Amino acid sequence: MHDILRRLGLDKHPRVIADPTGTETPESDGVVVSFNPATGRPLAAVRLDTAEDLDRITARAAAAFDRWRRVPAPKRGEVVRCIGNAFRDRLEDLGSLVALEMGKIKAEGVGEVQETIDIADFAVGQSRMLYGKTMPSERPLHAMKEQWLPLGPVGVITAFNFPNAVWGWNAMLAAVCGDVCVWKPSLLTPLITIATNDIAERVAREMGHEDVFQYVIGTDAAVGEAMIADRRYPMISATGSCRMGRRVASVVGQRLGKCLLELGGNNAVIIEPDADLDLALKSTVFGSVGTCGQRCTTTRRLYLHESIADEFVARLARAYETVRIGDPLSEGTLVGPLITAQAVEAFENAVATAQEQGASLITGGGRVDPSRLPGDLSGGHFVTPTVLRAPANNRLPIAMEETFAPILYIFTYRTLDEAIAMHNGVDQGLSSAIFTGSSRSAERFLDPSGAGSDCGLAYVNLGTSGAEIGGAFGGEKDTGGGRESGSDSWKAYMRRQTCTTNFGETFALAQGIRFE
Ligand code: UN1
Repeated sequence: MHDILRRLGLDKHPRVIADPTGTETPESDGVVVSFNPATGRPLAAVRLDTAEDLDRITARAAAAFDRWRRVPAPKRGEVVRCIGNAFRDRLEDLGSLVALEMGKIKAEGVGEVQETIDIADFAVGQSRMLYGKTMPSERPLHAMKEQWLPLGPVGVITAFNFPNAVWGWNAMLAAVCGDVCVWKPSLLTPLITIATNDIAERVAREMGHEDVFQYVIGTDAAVGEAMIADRRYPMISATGSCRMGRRVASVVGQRLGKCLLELGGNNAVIIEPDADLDLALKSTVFGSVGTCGQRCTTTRRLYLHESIADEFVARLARAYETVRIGDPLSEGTLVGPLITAQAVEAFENAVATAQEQGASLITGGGRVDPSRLPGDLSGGHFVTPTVLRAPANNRLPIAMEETFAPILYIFTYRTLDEAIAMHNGVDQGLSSAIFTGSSRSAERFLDPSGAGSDCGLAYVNLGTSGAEIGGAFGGEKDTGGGRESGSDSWKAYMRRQTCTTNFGETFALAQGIRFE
């Protein structure tokens, strides 16, 4: 078993089967095999939960919620503070595990766990600031206020690409709000789930609070569907594809539950002729090749002003060719593998389709032969980061879709209005960016009328990925409309109650209605 797994105690974990006898099917006989995407070889297997297991877990969550909500919020914050510190102690190991099981480079794996630590710190402060408002009553001797109350067990569904932090954003805030979490992770990253959740659960348990953090590892058919249909979860927070989000929204909507959806992105950068092109280049390369193009915030489309387009494309191609691809755990690697062989196929299909639709291949476009990479990465899912230039009429239907791979489509424009229209002309609305030296162009992009970027995240002179936790994170249109992480996203994990008290002795109706 890999050292990193051992360091995190996964070799002795009752759910983990240390040496899976190499079946290539990801789910069979009640287990899921976790593969290292850099080698294609199994890391370990994990016993799957069934619908009955989920039912038992949900019952425990409901009981835990009834206890946890009575713990004063700042005391809940104290538990979250200790959890954040426990993650601090395991930052290096957990970050390495993210790199090992998910395939992002170690610096990004560690950065991801840092996001969980940051949101834990944020949540500690928030635990003393679950503010409601008071408002003047229109009636004499009446008082009005609103208060925020715990909501219940929250079902947290996460994707493979941020296998630690997205849970962190949800779980740390939900916990200070008085909710308990049941986490249903991607079956591609069960080991990170177990390691992460165990750290939080152990800290909370040792402080006297059992079952605040639980997980269920199972298929969508067996446990995902049952979870979203279960009324014991007043809220489902789901991160993943638009297809998955539609299913969650329809099932949860049917029972009039709440959803927090963070779905696909198709993020673009506009580069104006007056931009600092060195800055734009570095940001665009990180945004498009970072995490091997597997962030929901990855830069997928680039709109270049016609006067700088050719020069910028040439510089971009040179930069792409120097990006070191390889083992995510090796120093100096900038791009690791895609998550699975299917992801490589989706990448190849998108590249082929783009070319059929008239795009020209600027750089990349294929698999990397792992035998040419240092180390034994023979079964790894490596591809070359790819730039494709749309035909002169800018018509490229494939660019309207999110392919979870490092593919950047380039378009050219004449006026900023035209660029913004093309920028907004996709179904998704997560992240967006403009590079410009002019405050007029920047403000046009951020137009408070809403006529600028239509995304939930809009950046000026920085790339589309790499959000800080302090802001609300999420997007519009098919991205689902949810907001996680900072600002007032905590409100999604609570229910609002408007409270009115008559402290006088007279019967008074609002709107001046007399009823005597
Ligand atoms: C995701 O890809 O689901 O802004 C989240 C970013 C990260 C979060 C990405 N902080 O790129």
